[in-house]
Amino acid sequence: MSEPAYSMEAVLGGHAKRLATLAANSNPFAEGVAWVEGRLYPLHEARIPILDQGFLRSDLTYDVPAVWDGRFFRLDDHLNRLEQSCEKMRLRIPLPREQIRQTLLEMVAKSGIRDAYVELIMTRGLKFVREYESYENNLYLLVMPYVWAMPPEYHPRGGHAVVTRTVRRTPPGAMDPTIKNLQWGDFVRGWLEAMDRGAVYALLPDGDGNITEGGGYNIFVVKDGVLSTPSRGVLQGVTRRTVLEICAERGWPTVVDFVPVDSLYQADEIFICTTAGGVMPITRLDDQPVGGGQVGPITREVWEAYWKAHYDPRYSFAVDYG
Ligand code: PDG
Repeated sequence: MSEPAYSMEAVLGGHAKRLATLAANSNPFAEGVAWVEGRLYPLHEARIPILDQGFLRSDLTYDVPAVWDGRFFRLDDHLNRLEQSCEKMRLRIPLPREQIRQTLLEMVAKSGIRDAYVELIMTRGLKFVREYESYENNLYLLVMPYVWAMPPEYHPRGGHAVVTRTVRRTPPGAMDPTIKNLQWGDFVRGWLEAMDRGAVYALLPDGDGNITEGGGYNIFVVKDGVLSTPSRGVLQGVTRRTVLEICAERGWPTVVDFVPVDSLYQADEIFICTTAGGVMPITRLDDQPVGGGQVGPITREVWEAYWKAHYDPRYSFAVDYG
């Protein structure tokens, strides 16, 4: 049974309190800080060089870890994924890993932000891909207040999603989705369709009858106590992995395989998950209630366990704010 300390009310209440404290913090990095070309800037003053191929061609990869209540969550898992993405894109990270870690810790500490969204972006740099062997790639680091793909006030009742009809997920043969990338045209068009249909969240099919993911989140479907999530056509999310581990600890069966779009309409519960928002219940799909139309018991227990894990030393460590 979940402990009350990690109920939605307690977790979101703690976050709101920390935000209020941050709002009273007048240091120039309290709204965010960026590391660009070796220098720190207040987030809203940071600029990138216009010729950066990351901007011109989306020739980049990136990753997003988070800090929760002053503790970095699964930082090394995110750095591992970033390194793998860089290898696949033949991007060379210009700093040793330890220096990146130290810089991130310094940025978080200087900002004073307790719940942070942290982004590492590796771009091709100023020269086109053909010159990749002789040219230096650019690293950008950002720290800002925690970003919610679903605003916290929606978590208790859940969000409204659609399975998109006008757009499918870019197929893995075009852009490998396990390389975290910002070629978000499919997701953006999915959101436009979702808005047109009175929803917020777009769940993209693969064009072959299976669901994949959405703009910044993986998908879980719950039926008769079994949790299923797509194996293919998706980013291998760190949150998805945490959810799978939470299920394994409880002995709950999980399936990582093709997930037919049809199965979403038979689901007892659906949730989406990301580092930018955690576990986010979906209670309406294509304007019909999912299950009973309320946040289901499995989603709620995973939600609570996910935030509880942020205090587990196997997953997280405290930032020294000095
Ligand atoms: N799928 C995609 C396409 C993603 O971009 C993300 C995370 C995920 C799945 C979930 O992965 P993880 O659990 O490791 O976070 N993208 C974050 C959140 C985006 C947002 O704002 O919703 C990001 O790009 O910042």
